[in-house]
Amino acid sequence: MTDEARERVAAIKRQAARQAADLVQDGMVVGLGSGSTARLLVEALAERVEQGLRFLGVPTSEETAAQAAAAGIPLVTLESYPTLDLAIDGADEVDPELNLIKGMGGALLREKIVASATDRLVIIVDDSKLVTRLGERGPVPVEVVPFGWTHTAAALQSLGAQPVRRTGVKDPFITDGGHFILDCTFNATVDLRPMGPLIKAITGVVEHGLFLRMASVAIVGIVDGVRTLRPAEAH
Ligand code: A5P
Repeated sequence: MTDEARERVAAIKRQAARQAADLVQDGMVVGLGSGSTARLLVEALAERVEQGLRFLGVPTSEETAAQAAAAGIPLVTLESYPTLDLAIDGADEVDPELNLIKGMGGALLREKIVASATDRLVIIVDDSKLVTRLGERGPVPVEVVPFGWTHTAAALQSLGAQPVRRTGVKDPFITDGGHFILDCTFNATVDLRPMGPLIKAITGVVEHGLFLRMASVAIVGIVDGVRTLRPAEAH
């Protein structure tokens, strides 16, 4: 991607992030997602905090925690605040029912725990993330314990996945929870929606990146603004 194209996508994501930031009101406790779009959200919230907004954030990764703390956003934990008013996060894929694939940034476990602590999960994406079928754009990230991970990978293979252990700046990539990520590609004909419980049932799997029926709304950045989608209206 050229610098110009990258800036165009960032501008589109920023529109969605700003719209979502406007949902936060004084006194709320808000889950703060991870990834490049969530980063723009934290920037937008930091601007609102400078203008006087008072809210508490629950970060979904060490990276978001560091960014939010540096921006003056007070952070709390789910231990102290088990129910959130709202959580706002990015996604890698969004289907017409607002089922999601998440985890390309590696924060899916904390993201799913935080998403489970609210009945108002707001997703912020650019329109390239909209798909008709989950798995269209990429693999399903699966977080696994390092011990015996090849055994866990073999069990995922028996479900039809082709698991690849994620690498990164450090090889292997290690999540905030100290786990590996196996990026699992499935055959294009496989309906991924019933796969969640099967993946979760494998010993060694900690969590997977299928977020099914969890999102209540998606704010989708487009070239000249945003579209707000609710389940079954995504296309
Ligand atoms: C982080 O683990 C992910 O779930 C992100 O929310 C997702 O990958 C979207 O990231 P971008 O906003 O960077 O595309």
